[in-house]
Amino acid sequence: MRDLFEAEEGAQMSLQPGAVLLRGFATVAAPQLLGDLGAVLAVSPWRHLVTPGGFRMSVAMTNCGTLGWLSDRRGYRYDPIDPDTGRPWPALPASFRELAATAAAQAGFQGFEPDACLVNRYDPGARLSLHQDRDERDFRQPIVSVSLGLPAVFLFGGIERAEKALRVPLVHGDVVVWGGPARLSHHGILPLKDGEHPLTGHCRVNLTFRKAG
Ligand code: MD3
Ligand code: FE
Repeated sequence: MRDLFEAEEGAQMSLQPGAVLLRGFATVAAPQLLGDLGAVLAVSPWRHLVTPGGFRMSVAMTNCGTLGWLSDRRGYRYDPIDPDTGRPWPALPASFRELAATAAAQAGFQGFEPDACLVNRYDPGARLSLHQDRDERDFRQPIVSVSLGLPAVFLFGGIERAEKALRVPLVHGDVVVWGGPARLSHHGILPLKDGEHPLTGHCRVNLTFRKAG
């Protein structure tokens, strides 16, 4: 049987009940997505957030949509205002909305209308330690994530933090839809290996779409 590590472009694979990997789903849209990201960054530039414990995150972040995810000494939350500009986050570009909705529908979630897109940039060495996403209001809503640029190793564990995590390579154009039983699974990204990608250079960009409010 062909496994996750050799899934070809266009393949649809279940990682775990509720988690669907759409290999290469965003490959064609990628140049448009990255172009539209440039306009988002002109309004709300990259920044390194601080955890409630006071550590600077190695991943650089920004947001678009009516709500943006934030971390600071006060905790984690969604906020309609970018604290760095004092202005609302830039709107979700049409290309972002359409990609998120078509991917969700492909995975069985019709009518997904995200209000938040967290954009993560991983430079070589940047990582995201094992965590759960639980700052959203309704866990029945799926999360759609889009990988662009350099490849990364995604860690996918269980509801309990101690469960052994599966390692899944994610490459440029991959889209994963997380819903149902997988929605509260622990997950993370191993330190990014250096490399060069024609569309992003020395980094990986991840778009994470949510209905947060
Ligand atoms: C599994 N981002 O922003 S996306 C995050 O690649 C985050 O930047 C990673 O984890 C990244 O919170 C992983 C994949 C992802 C996103 C949300 C999930 C996987 C998930 C929520 C539940 C289970
Ligand atoms: Fe997460």
